[in-house]
Amino acid sequence: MVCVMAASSTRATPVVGSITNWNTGGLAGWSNSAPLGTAMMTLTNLNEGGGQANFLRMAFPAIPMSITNDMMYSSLDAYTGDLTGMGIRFDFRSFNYIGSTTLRFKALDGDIWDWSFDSASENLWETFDTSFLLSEGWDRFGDVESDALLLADLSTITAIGIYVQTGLGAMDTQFYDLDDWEYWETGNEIPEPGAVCMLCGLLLSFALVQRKRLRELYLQRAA
Ligand SMILES: [Ca+2]
Ligand SMILES: [Ca+2]
Repeated sequence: MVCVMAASSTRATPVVGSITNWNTGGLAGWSNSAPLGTAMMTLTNLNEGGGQANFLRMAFPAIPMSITNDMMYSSLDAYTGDLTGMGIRFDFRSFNYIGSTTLRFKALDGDIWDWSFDSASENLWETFDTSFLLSEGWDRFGDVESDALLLADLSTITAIGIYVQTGLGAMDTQFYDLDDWEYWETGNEIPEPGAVCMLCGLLLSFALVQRKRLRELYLQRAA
């Protein structure tokens, strides 16, 4: 199992709307292994050309006789915004082997929360997206869950990232790729002007039709 989390010596508050895209090289403060995985993989910034440009790659050595796991992650200070409306979006690719993959975070009290996601196939970039609500499928590692427990732990996130576990018999080096890591928040959306105009137009036409009908009804009765 490999977990990629972003870890850094300087912890940061997640900035809603900012995207970590690794396009300028380097690991952007991300690390692997501690505090959640076993130091199995190597993290690199890779550019293979094409639309995805640079991304974060974790490579697991071929270990045919045992399950391997690790995590790429970043460390975060508590997020002080409205966590009930917050989520994470990221691009992920299981390059040559599909392991068990979860979005994982660890809280100050040691609790670990997982949101499982699956690559549809090898060598396919996919966008995954979830909010921090229990109904999205968050699983508290080996313990009971509730939205209250989840929200409490969200306020003390110490590490957050991607955890990967590979299966038995992986004879080749296994690669997992991450890009465009973004925190988002609901409730801040401003309707696009076009959408607003369309809505106003619909309401206006509806009102005009109703007015015409009322007038016709009035004239019928008056006749
Ligand atoms: Ca990128
Ligand atoms: Ca807790």
